[in-house]
Amino acid sequence: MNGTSRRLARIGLAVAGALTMIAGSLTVAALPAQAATGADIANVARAQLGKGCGGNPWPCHSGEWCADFAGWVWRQAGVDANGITAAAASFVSYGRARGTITNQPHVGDAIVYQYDGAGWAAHVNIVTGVRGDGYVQTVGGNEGGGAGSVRFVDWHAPGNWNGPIIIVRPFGVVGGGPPPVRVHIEEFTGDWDGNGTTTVGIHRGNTFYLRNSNSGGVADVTFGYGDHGWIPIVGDWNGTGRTSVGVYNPATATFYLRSSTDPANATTTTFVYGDPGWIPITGDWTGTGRTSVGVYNPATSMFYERASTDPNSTVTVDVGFGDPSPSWVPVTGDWNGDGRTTVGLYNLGNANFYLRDSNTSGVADVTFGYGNPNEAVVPVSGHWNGRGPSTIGIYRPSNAYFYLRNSNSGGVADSAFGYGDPRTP
Ligand SMILES: [Ca+2]
Ligand SMILES: [Ca+2]
Repeated sequence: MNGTSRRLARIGLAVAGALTMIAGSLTVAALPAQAATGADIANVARAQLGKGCGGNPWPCHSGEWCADFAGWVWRQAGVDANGITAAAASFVSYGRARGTITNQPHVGDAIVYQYDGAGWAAHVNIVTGVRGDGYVQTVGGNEGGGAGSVRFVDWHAPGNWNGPIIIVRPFGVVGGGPPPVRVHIEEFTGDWDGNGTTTVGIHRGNTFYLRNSNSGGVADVTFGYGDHGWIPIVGDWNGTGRTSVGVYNPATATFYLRSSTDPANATTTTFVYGDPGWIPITGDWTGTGRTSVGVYNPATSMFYERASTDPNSTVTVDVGFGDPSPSWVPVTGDWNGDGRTTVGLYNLGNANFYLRDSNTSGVADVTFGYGNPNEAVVPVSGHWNGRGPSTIGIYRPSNAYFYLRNSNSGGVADSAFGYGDPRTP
């Protein structure tokens, strides 16, 4: 995907939604209320057994309609089959683009036969049964010779009928595609000593471990705060020039802001904001010199920024940005160096950062790839070399490494070091 299409991700989402509604009203009698299952797909396919090419609801290219039928079955069952065409090989392209090619057949999968590696395949049909030994039942269009019909083939090895095969799973189907990547946030960065340089920290269990340099080693400051499963947050809540911490209990949507990182001397400000399951964000949204908080709703991709950390404050700014997905993780920063923190997102699925320079709804001003697609990492931001625009980094829980970058662009890490112990993402 090029930069322009990434920038249009949100617009594309809205248009796709509108098209889906139109298609539903014209051709689909009853879209399933919930996500399709493999059984839904098999049932749609079986209901067409014995029918020929013409006079049926699927498109029909006479003599070459197996892909017309298989694509129609997926769509009729509620699968987003965008990219599937009248060509059997289009299922291979679809599977490659969405990461759904598999070696193990499942009910609802498509089997592509005799793919030539260059955009042509002989046939495609739908798996309607899978036995423990791997044999499958299939229903396909344009089978049986002559003009062809929708036919059922009883148990057969998927690979010994018409030669080599490629199995493609429908994306987004219950039990039918890879689950979205998720990560639990336990790492963060801040200027704990107020020298202008942002450094790292981690929260494990109920304990904060802060380090004053971006290098491996032991914690410079350690104290207990929060609880297991609570999300650590950071900010200069009172304008001292030093970053302090807080925690967000996602079960109760409650913020706990700690006045300082002094292990022996701190007070707490508490308030409820957001809804259970939302993700806390922090930033100096208006350039006051104090950090406030906000929340991100991953179900709607909406940011809600709170004007202040006064528990009685009710002023907020709402920002729609990005796509609703559990794989998109919010990350905020002063990307243009004007003293105001704005929104950003990291998509774990494609390893792209999407940064926006204003707290208004819209598309990304800066988009770039950093890290590996489909890997559970925690995005961070900070001033690794002192004042100036915030730049990004990621923490990889599997090896407990921070990878910090000195510019908001793709490339190799400018600084990489281990801190803490590896954990389950
Ligand atoms: Ca510092
Ligand atoms: Ca800014």
